[in-house]
Amino acid sequence: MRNWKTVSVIGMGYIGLPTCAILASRGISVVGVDTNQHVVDCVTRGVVHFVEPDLDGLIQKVVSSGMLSATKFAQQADAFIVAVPTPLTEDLEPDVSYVMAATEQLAPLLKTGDLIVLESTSPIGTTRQMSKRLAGLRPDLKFPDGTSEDTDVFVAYSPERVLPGRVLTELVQNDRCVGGLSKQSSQMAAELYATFVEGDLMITSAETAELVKLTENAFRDVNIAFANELSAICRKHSLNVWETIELANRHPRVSILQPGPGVGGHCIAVDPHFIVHSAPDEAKLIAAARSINSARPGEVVKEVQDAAATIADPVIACLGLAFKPNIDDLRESPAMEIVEQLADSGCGRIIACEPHLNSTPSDLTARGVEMMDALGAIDLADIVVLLVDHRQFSMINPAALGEKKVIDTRGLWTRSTAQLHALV
Ligand code: SAJ
Repeated sequence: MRNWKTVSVIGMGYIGLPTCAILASRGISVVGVDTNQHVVDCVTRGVVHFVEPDLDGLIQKVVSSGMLSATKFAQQADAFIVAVPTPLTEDLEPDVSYVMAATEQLAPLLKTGDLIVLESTSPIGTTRQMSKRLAGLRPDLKFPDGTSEDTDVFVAYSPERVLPGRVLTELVQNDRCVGGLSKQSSQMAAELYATFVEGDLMITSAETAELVKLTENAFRDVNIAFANELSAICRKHSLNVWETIELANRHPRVSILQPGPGVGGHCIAVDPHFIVHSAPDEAKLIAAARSINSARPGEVVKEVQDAAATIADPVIACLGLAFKPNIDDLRESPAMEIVEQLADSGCGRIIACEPHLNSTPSDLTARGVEMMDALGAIDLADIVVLLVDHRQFSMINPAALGEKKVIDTRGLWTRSTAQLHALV
């Protein structure tokens, strides 16, 4: 079992920073690297620059103990974990420029015996591309290319699958796959993760590990698209989609997810495009699911506009702006897209409510959208649009909705009416 003395994590974001904290809590000296000076300054002060339960306490502990330090520039280490963004370009193509920039930053620091693990969600082949780039930058060292075990440096891919809000727990408990570009690379990477992962460590190839991550999120996107298509079918037949799914899921081997106003976040809405880009002729269902889900915000906007057209000077209350319940993250949020489109269309007075925000997002201020508490917005509204099923909204008494027009995209108030038959 290798004794890891120092690990450097490149990218202190939603995944990189918790990974820094957990590695440092296992007695490994960790250097967190980020190009954003604000992030480096926050971590140096033991402060977390985003919301993640319990992370601030752990960061304070490992920074004050000296086990975690932060810097803008990478330093030598026994192992490097690359956890930088891999966004989509305007043309919906994978952008691995941050991965390649991190690769170039690491190259001059590498020495025999070092391990590099790419964690960023990446297109198939990115890890191999990274190793080739390193070989070009450091001809004095041998990097794995899948043809030989005789290498000086080890390179692997290991994706995370943690749920925001449960990151510290899931980083430790989740099973994890590890895909090396050589058997030794897989072994080395597995030994690194064995310092904190209590789940199973599954060894595979780098390309399989890259596709596993994309597969997990593409599967979820397809399942959500199925639910959204079912909601359209139920609207056509004036049936309750929430009841239909609840009863179908009573089948022991059926597990349909929930319809909604669209799919947000920087993962589920993004990762399927990596697969489609790699196999456009084969990834038909995955591409179709993406189209179904990305069309949902426009469908909700039209439904609201049609309702507003029947009311003089309509007031429209939009409940929820975050990309999913009980968080404050607005990234790729379909709710934000819907509120912005409604405001731009001039279909009425738009009042928004987001219990997890203390201020109005600038994009909404610019459009004259007012922010208000839920009951105040509902009281003034002719139309109530439920966009995010935050816990706070489930406490609203449906009586407050009175005779208002309700467009409930999450089924908070239009749940199943199926009755459990009391077996005599
Ligand atoms: N959504 C629905 N209906 C559902 C479930 C979700 O419309 O039944 C919507 C949500 O409202 C949200 C979007 O999909 O807008 C994404 O929600 P999510 O619950 O999938 O949350 P993420 O994106 O934070 O987490 C996912 C998780 N992936 C899987 O569950 C396969 C997480 O494990 C991943 O680590 C994460 O993506 C990621 O970072 O890849």
